[in-house]
Amino acid sequence: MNPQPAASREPGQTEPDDPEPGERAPELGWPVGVVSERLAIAAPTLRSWDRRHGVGPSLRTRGNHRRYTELDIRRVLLMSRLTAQGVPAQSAADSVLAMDSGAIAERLDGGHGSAASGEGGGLGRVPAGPGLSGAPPAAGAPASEVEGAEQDATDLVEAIVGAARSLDPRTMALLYRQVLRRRDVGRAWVEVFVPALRRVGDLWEEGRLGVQAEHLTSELLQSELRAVVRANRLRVAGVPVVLASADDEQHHLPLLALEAELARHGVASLFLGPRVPSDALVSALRESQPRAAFLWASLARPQAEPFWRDLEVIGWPLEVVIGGPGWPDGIEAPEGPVTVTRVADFGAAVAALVRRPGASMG
Ligand code: B12
Repeated sequence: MNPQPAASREPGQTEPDDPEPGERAPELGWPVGVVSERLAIAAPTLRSWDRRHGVGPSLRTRGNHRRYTELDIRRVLLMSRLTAQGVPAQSAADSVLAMDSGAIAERLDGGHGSAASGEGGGLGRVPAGPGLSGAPPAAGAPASEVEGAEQDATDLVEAIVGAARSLDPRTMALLYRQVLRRRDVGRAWVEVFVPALRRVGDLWEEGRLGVQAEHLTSELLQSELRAVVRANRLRVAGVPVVLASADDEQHHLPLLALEAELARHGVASLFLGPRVPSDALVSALRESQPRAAFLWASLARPQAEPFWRDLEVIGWPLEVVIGGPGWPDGIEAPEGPVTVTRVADFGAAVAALVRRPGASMG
């Protein structure tokens, strides 16, 4: 073990399990913050695995602070891999607790050529296996690393679908958080959440998955995306862009993903959510006077609907950005200063809305 386990912490970075000021730096093992940072597992998750499932540190300081040994860390790493593969947390905990150090090393080693099983593998050498390697590959990264990231996304999609099948909210929330910890919202949405939602939708259509699984998948994703919005609240400024789903359109997850990504860019949103009646949307636009609005439709909409003509009451250059497979081609833009732009993907929507950061027309 590295002789100075806590050395990689940033100066002044503290959290509840750190030694109290004046307490001697531990020689016992690793504090939870360091384990969290190196394994990219949130400290509250580590504490919760300890409290609820008994997968945690074998040691405590005199002040009752957690200290992880190398074996404890390998157990946690294996627990994290198993849950990422869709194994419910309690079952994963039962398995890892039943294994001795040899069995754990064998499982961690399996096919990944890891340092985790090697003698003296310090924390810095704990390998990033499937489900643990989410950091985006650097430009020019070796092919094997890029493949690893792709494999990681595929595994995560499978694991999310597995959690949906078994209606397992804990595993699903853990997976969502894991994805969002290692990717920004845009990449998380495009690489993992959209493929998972499409799979869930296809399975539902084929009658292989109940609608309850679809509800669980989307409800939990909403709450995780909202957490990103909350975390960026202090960053946003300016007159908000309006985000809404079309009249009678219940699907609105893409709006939440957009709100979260826009918040990261400092762009405020007026989030109106699903099924926004057309007349209410026109009123909201007139009241808030945004420079841009984004409208989502998953379900097919009519070629001509009164909404587009209703926009003629708007007297400033509003850009209406539309996205989703429900919008027909060739929508006739209203007379006047309003423009209608169709975007095909998430990135194009973000670019259009960030370009127009919602400055008031006054
Ligand atoms: C979650 C979900 C629900 C949830 C919605 C929860 C919520 N808060 O949004 C619930 C369970 C409530 C639901 C209800 C229904 N659903 Co639903 N649902 C889905 C599911 C699984 C994901 C929806 C989603 O968020 N899609 C976002 C992405 C994944 O959509 P996408 O179309 O694949 O995106 C493409 C592009 O648009 C682009 N893209 C992706 N993201 C973004 C983001 C932006 C900003 C942009 C611009 C582009 C973009 O990339 C993708 C392809 O390249 C889809 C499956 C699916 N494929 O979408 C079904 C799906 C949309 N639902 C479907 C249906 C039929 C329904 C119901 C009518 C079922 C019913 N009989 O009650 C109702 C709708 C009622 C209503 N009035 O709206 C069908 C629609 C088929 C159709 N075209 O008509 C789908 C496609 C399932 C299927 N395979 O059949 N649903």
